[in-house]
Amino acid sequence: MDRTFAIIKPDAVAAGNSGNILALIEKSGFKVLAARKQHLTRPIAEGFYAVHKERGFFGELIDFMTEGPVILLALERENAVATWREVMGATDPAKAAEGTVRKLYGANIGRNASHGSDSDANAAIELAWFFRGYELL
Ligand code: FUP
Repeated sequence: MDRTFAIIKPDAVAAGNSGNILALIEKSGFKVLAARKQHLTRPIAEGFYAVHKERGFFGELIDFMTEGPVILLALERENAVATWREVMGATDPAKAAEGTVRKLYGANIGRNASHGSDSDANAAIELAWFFRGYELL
């Protein structure tokens, strides 16, 4: 079994779409190992997205990710990283396939409803940023 890390972003939580997204996650065969609603502070969001800190969109990304609560998720299934990225769809909702989270609930490339780790190594780093080992038993 593999794990990935997911976020239901502030836009989707505020719009009342977290239940639908969780349903899609479970329908896609994931077990939710841990879930927590949290309003991210700037230092927590900046640390999480540190790889993007030189990018032009960094400030906007941090403003968005801290504008309201998110839902942090530890997900488990076979091939978890690739499967969750497939269920989320392309980063830009306009390019995302029908039925994907970002197509259904994202507005644009910045406000795109969900996050998913892009590799097993990053999944482990991101899970450790938000969850303690005993929360993922
Ligand atoms: P993804 O792995 O699909 O989440 O995409 P990236 O790691 O490339 O980007 C991370 C986040 O940065 C996106 F979810 C939204 C934001 N972003 C922008 O706001 N503008 C861009 O041009 C690219 C990414």
